[in-house]
Amino acid sequence: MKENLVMKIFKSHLVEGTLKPGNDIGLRVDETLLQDATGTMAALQFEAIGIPRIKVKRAFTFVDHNMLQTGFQNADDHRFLQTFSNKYGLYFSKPGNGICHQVYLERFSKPGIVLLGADSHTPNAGATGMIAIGAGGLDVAVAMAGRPYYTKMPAVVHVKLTGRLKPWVASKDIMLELLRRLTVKGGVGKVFEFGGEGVKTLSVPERATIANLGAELGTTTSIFPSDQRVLEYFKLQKRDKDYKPFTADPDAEYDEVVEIALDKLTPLVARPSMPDKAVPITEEEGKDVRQVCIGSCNNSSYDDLMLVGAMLKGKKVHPDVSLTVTPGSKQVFEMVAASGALQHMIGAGARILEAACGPCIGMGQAPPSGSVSIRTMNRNFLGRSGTPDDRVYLASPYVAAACALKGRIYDPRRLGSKLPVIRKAKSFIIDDSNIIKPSGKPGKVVVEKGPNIKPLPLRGELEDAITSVILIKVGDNITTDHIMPAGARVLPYRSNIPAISDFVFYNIDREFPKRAKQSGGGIIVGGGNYGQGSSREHAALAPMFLGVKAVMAKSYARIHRSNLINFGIIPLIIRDQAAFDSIEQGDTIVMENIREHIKKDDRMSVSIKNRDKTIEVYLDTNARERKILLSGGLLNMIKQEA
Ligand code: MIC
Ligand code: SF4
Repeated sequence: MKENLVMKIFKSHLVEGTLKPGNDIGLRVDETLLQDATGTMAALQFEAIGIPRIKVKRAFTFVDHNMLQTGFQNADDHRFLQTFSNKYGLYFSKPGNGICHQVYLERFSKPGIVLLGADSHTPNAGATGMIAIGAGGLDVAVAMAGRPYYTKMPAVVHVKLTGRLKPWVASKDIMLELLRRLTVKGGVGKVFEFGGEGVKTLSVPERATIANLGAELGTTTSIFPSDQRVLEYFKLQKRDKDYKPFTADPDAEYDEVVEIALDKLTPLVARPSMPDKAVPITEEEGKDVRQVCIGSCNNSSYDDLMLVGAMLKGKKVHPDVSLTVTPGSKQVFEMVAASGALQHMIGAGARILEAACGPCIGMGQAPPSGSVSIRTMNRNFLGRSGTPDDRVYLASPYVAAACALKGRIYDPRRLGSKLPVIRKAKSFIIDDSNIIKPSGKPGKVVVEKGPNIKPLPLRGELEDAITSVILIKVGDNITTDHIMPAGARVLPYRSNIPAISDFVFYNIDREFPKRAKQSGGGIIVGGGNYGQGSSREHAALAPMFLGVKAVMAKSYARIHRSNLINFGIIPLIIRDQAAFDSIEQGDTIVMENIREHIKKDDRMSVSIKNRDKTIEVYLDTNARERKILLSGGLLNMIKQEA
């Protein structure tokens, strides 16, 4: 059989199951990635597993999210992660070295390997022909301990690109177009493998923007072939030795095909407040813009910032606009400085931020109330910027720079046929001194934990009967940002579950934590694609801490569903719309013989006590998931097995 690229890598890493779409499989993991906001929990979980050293080929910890040090908390977390990495065998990328996905792409990515990362944009590395999957921190901790990663075999979609992008149209627009067509649920249970003649026209950074945004479609991951363009990139990084050609067989078979004619695309923007609300920019032109933020792991490469520098050269940012620029890595920062592009940005009036996630995760730069902020990022969920009534648009660097100059939403094609001139780099500045190798004498290293790092909460055994109240009922596409917000105020509590649990559903219902505590826990009811977006397991862990026993939703996003199971929260499915409509916040749900139902994975009739009626819910779990639920969570299961 003619094999696609995904099949080739999955086949060489398969340790359990068969590679049919929808089947449960276990994959050998070569490398793992942690970042500081998900990493502290993953580190505590790895410690709880109790092995002396990581068992993957290479593991990495990056500090890039929790960068504002307004108190001791974030600095303590950084020190914890550095000493943890040193002891257990992980490379540690210091604060200031850059965003995990950008640095990993530059310095470590390798065709043909499998990376598991505690961050939903881990697929960014798929730009160099590897399988890079985002997961919850506990799944990554378990992989670090040498165990396989379990997931469902995704269907492989061939995204066939033809032609070449027109001037002022960027690789970002390819994904905004896919999001427009397929929505934020469109990639669930799928891997997008990019191919076709058009792929050759795209550089590695352009491909990374695409693979990164695949997360917004809900895909398991996205991948590009490892071809001449990858070799070109590795040469610039002085890593030619890491290159190997790796492509699908000619006439490879796929489960689905999607075609995009690159020359037909025009600049798009995603309207507030969902990445799939993409429309041609012409529909939004003229609206006043108060802020422009260029950066995030989606568009902060050397090429992106050189383009912005060229567009701003000799010009001034509009008086009503605050423009921020966040380089993706120390390498990018140094290179744009050396090239002069940084000076063009500063001269134009840009505010230059450190190489980190920054505004993307609400670590500063909240826009003014109700105003339009144009961002080259991947997520525009309501309130993520830090301003509750924000109006964040997602757009390419071309669009962002044009809007910054004009003070309104402005189609960059109006800037004329003269494209910005960008000096291509002949080689990149290579300096890995901010990446600290693990200690050769781990026995001597003491892991330092500050007072904000609280012990890991564990769930007790799964009960056999639950009588619980519905604490909240929400609609479709609820993100983990809605469930557990991030931002400068909340992120410092990522290693303190009792403190962070006070912010569960903060932007939807401020009374939720209080209500949960008063009722001694309860149940959450969600719509379709519940828990999409960020991989943060705090969106499961904090509700668990508040006593949430089950979620009843129409369907789940992949990572959040696994996180719920990992922490012993039962992800029940409501298939019938009438049943969904018939339940409300405040209803009392009675579930009986739960353990028996889970063992059999069958339909469960739950009664709604106050309404004197029953509804049917479903489990749809595999044997391993049932075992985890029955053990009261994955860590409990691992301890029992040991
Ligand atoms: C995000 O982009 O939402 C984050 C912050 O990087 C998250 C991880 C986190 O919440 O720490 C993600 O994408 O998984
Ligand atoms: Fe950081 Fe934003 Fe990328 Fe998440 S999406 S890793 S917050 S830059």
